Amino acid sequence: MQNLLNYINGKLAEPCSGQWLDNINPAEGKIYCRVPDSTKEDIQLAVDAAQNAFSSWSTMPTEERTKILWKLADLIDRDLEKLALAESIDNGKTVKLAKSLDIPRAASNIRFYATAAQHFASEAHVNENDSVNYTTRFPIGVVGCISPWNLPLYLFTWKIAPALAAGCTVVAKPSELTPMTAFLFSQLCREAGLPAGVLNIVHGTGAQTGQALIEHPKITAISFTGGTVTGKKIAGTAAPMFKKLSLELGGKNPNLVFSDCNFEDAIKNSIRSSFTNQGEICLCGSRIFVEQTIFDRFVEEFVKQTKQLTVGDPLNESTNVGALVSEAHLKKVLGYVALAKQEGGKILTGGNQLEVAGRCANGFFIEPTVIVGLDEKCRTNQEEIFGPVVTIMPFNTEEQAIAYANSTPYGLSATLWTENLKRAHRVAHQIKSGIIWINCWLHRDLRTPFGGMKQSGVGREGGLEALRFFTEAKNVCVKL
Ligand code: TXE
Repeated sequence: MQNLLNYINGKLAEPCSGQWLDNINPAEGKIYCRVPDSTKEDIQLAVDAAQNAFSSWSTMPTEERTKILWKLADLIDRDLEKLALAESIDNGKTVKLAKSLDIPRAASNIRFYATAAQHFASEAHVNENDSVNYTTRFPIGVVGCISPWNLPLYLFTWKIAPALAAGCTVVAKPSELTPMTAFLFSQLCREAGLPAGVLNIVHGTGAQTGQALIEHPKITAISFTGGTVTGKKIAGTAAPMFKKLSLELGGKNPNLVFSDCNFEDAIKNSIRSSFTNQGEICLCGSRIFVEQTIFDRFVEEFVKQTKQLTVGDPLNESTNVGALVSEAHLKKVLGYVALAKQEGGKILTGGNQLEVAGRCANGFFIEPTVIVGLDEKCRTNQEEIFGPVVTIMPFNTEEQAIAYANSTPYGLSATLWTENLKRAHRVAHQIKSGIIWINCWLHRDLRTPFGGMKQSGVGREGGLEALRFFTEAKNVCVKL
């Protein structure tokens, strides 16, 4: 059985404890490798290495850093097939999605920030005949990046790329459920010639390894993506230590379908936004609100197309929906289906664990599930399920649609389907979410701010926002 290794000070290393965690292939329900069960000691070694590397990395000409990062992105492209297969085996997602979304996006994240750093300029404020102010920015120091299991390499690189490009050195902790591609990535860092200590990857649980990382006094900033409950815990530890925090948390995103939409487009993309990556994307539109006049037609067509999705072996190129990430998560999602029934919901399709024949017989599969008959206030419609489960509800007026959209503690993203230009903007401006998609979904431009309002997070990633996060501003005033 393969033992994955930490990446500390440029070397691959066993955990100090000599202890390992089992890593399960969710499509087979079988242990297939082991992950370092790292402790405070490993974190200390990683922070020491990152501190030692900081002065040379942060003062290296930006162009030099760009070259190294660009090489890393090229190596991801070279290893696309291998990384996509590894991601699929580790997470349960379809290999088709890993090949078309996760791994190409990991390379784009690195390339984007490798070049963005070169366009990151100082601001100047000139007060004629009196003074000149210029605001320069310095890399903040050694930072912690904690990433989740749903888009493993994609979100791992989304954090470390701006940190490294800004001149910070990094201690990163990938999710213990999906450590494989971060491990493979550490090998690529060595090949690309990333100097020792600039990036350190320490594997292990959130409670032990993650907690040691966020508590470490030399970690100046923490970038975290994960659940809202964990985000609250991290803020509780980090805020009193005055660490800078970026939290990208959960969502319960509304998908509003108006009767003046392009119906085929709305259906096709609502199927995508409901079930892509088994619904395990913080941006999935899990609450679908449809204008009453087209409600029955929408539900009928949506259910028909949901039934056509192929669920099963993620390595099969024709599979649309793979396995959930873990048995615990499968139980959580099935628990929400049971809750929906208790709350009076009617399951129109799905709702059950799915038994797949052959090698995936013990995998964690669930049928894509469509529920109607619930109101917007019930728990099923208030709490993040994070699986292939959606509810569909009717609305009568635009005001009602907006009120329903805003009725949860979350505010990450929202999608609108309407051909009415004025309405599209009017509604977009009234929805309390950080990201609004009009007649599209998951249509990403890496320059745009990414993040949520309310309990969906604090701060924004993406574009220059992330470079600002990983740097400290210093204003210099010169009296003329
Ligand atoms: O994530 P956690 P979990 C949501 C989704 C899911 C729920 C719980 O609803 O069902 O969160 O998922 C690390 N100090 N999202 O429990 O715990 C952990 O090791 C430091 C939304 O699996 O948030 C992992 O690396 N780190 C989401 C990372 O945090 C800690 C993506 C995320 O794990 C820690 C994933 C601690 N005390 C789940 N405890 C999104 N926003 O996309 C855990 N971790």
